Amino acid sequence: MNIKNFINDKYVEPISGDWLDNYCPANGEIYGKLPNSSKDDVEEAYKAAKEAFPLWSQTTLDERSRILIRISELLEASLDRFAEAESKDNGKPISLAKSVDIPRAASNFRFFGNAITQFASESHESVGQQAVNYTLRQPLGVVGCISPWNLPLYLFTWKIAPALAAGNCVVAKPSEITPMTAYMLGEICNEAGLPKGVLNIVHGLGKTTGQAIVEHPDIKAISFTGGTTTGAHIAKKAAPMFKKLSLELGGKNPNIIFKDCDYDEMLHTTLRSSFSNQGQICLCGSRIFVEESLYKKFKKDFVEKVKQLKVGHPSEKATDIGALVSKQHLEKVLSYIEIAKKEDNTILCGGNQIIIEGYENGYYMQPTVIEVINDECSINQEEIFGPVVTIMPFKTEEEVLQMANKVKYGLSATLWTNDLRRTMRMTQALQAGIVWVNTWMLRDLRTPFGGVKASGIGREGGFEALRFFTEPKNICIKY
Ligand code: TXE
Repeated sequence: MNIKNFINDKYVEPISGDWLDNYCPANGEIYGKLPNSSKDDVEEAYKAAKEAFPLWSQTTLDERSRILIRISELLEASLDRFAEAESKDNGKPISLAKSVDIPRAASNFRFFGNAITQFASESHESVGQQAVNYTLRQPLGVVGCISPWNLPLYLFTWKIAPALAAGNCVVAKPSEITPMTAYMLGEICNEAGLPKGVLNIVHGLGKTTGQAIVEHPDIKAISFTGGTTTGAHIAKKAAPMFKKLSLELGGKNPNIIFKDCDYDEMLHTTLRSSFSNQGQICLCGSRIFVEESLYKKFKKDFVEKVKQLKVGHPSEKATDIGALVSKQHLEKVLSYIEIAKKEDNTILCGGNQIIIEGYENGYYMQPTVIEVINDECSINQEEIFGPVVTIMPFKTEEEVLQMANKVKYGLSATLWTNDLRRTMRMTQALQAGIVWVNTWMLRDLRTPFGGVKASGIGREGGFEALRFFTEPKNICIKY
């Protein structure tokens, strides 16, 4: 089936007639095509958005909120259809798409539909100067949203919903590797009564379509989630145009385990934080550090549990680990196993591609645990973004803190301990945008989300996102 661009509330083909293949990771087959949109398609999308802006930016908050919440309801009503499409396009287990991806996409619209009605601006009485200052929060105009393949609709809507709520019109591009659910969203937006041109979705490669959005002189802001190298490239292109940027990039997150933790809870959650979504989540805790006195027991129990994880076709209920997103990505992840071996690390389990009967061309891989001897080795420093974690012991709090922080990334960190003083010391010292204590990926959409160092700039979530998608203008009136 052919995916089309969604411009001015219509599904349209790319002007150039240039198409890409869409692969199913579970069996390696091509099951459709998508546009590789050019500058001209992006221009059409921009024009539609520009035309829609005066009306949408003046739509009452009540009305905007109502439409966004309606989109959320329609997504919920189409849960099965969207989850099946997401699982097929991405390779993730259907159970995950049903319980996490699509519900969260619906929540994004509901949350920002509500949040915009609570978003207040400031006023300051300049006492003694007979003046009052107040700050308007005006939408930016046409903004660009570019999202990755790992949580396709979840992250696509995480950007679009606040942008629309704040009164902007949007030109958005999902990943070319997972375009399906973004394509399906257009229909839902029409049904919810989103006026034409307010949201425009263009498909295509990063270096053609994505770049055309970034380089468009009148697209005022770019909200991007993806790889760190791409983020740096976008920042370079956008800087001379003074575009607003929100960049959520890679992670190489530490999972720090102290002996005084709740062991069973930690073990269960660590399994999730290591291998959910085939390890393809920027928040996965891919570097596991365990207090020396607990290390032997943890290593035995963890490896035993990892070996029990079922790698299988994404549509099967029992599947814990589905297919990796693409052949190219599988090859990249497997290349890190070779690096690990060369650097004298020990593969405790996994490490190989899996061929599944009936789906021989699918991109499956064993969940892998690697014991490292040196925290500075490549597999402990570079983002692998697959079902691969490293483990190593530590002796002291100071030592583990130093190792945890000694990477170029700083997205999230997880800490397992029941010692309050240690919790306070460590949470303050960890270089990360998000720290979880005795849990992982517990999300409250009101909280700021984003990273430090090479994990990006800016924060999404809650009012932070609404601030990003608006320009403050201060007005000072002397009376
Ligand atoms: O991401 P890209 P890729 C990490 C992960 C992964 C690596 C590369 O380590 O292995 O990045 O993945 C669009 N101008 N993450 O290559 O290329 C692209 O079309 C404008 C972490 O798939 O960054 C897609 O829509 N746009 C991550 C989006 O950017 C461009 C999630 C992301 O693609 C562009 C995914 C350009 N020049 C990968 N080039 C996370 N933080 O969760 C590409 N794009």
